[in-house]
Amino acid sequence: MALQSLHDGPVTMNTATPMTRAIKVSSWNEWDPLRHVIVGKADHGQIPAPEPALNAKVPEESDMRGRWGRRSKDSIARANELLDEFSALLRRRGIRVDRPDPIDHNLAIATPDFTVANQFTCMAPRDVLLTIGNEIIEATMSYRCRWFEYLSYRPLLEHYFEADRGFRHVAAPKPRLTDRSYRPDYFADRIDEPTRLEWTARKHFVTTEQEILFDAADVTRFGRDLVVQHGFTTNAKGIDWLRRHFPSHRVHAVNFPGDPYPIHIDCTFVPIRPGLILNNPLRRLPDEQRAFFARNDWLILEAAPPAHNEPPPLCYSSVWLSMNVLVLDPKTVCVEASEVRQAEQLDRLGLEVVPVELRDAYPFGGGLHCCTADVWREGTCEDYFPRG
Ligand code: ABU
Repeated sequence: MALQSLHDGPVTMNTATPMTRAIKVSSWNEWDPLRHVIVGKADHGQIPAPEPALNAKVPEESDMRGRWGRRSKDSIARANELLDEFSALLRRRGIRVDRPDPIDHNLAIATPDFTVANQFTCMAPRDVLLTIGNEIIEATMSYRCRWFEYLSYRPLLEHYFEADRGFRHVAAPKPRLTDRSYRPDYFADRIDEPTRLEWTARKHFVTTEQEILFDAADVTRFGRDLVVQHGFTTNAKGIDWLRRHFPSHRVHAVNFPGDPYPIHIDCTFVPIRPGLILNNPLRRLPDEQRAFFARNDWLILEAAPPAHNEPPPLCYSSVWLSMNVLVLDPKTVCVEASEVRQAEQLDRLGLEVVPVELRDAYPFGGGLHCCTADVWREGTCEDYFPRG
């Protein structure tokens, strides 16, 4: 039996969750006007204990190597202050914001197949929840420490199920995450960068094809087209599951040689509005995968360089959280306040840039896109790639 279930008390609805207003779950892309969103929380934030997929992602030079356990009270309070302020900013713009009910991520968990000494956080709902049309899918996840993360969002999803008769609540098949789901050569203490780059270029990722695996943040939504990163957190079987689950969509598997730690597409390939995508210049979409966008007149621009040379302390994400922006509508985008180069680039492209301070919350799971999950964006499912 999983230890987590022994500790689960009765679920209470977050007081920030409005219970009475009508709910509509619907979102088809990353840019239509945002009306309702979930913003994560940093409560009980952890540095996860070592485990295969996580070891593969934590950079060799990171201050997180060899450390795990509870994050400091001060850092949790500061991250929550920033997440609360971001929520208030969105609300002032007329966007409805819901917040999760954090489980105790400090608890060890055990399933019949694995144990881990602690968990993660619920700062990054984008990693777990994939909204496509009127459906929210709880992703399988690929880190053991994130196996139970969906529980923090269950009260919200249960509420949406009650309030919106059109809402489809789906849980993708829970993976077993035995050692067979990970490649043993990635278990090494240190792997040099040339080796990592050679491995990722030939799609030799830490996750195997033992079972269906995907994180929701590996999917970026373009109406009828879903672009999915094949990497550490999503395998080919995960992409196949999405393809079978959405038979009316075109599901495109992409990969980005040049990324030694390929997890989550939202620091790599970021659509801003119809016809415009930012691509991380160090993680260039290969030419053969660009052709599809070019023949449909989509411009792929190199993202501006990050303002920082290093991520903040105890952060497992890269400096490219600079391009982890949240688009509020095709003319308005939230950019982390210190990421001045990214802000300038988007300003030059004609967008209203809304600066949002979040850097001190990055260590808890990521940036402005990571810490949100769409519930409702206006608009319908459109074909933005009529030339196939
Ligand atoms: N969750 C996004 C992390 C991607 C990156 O570290 O670049």
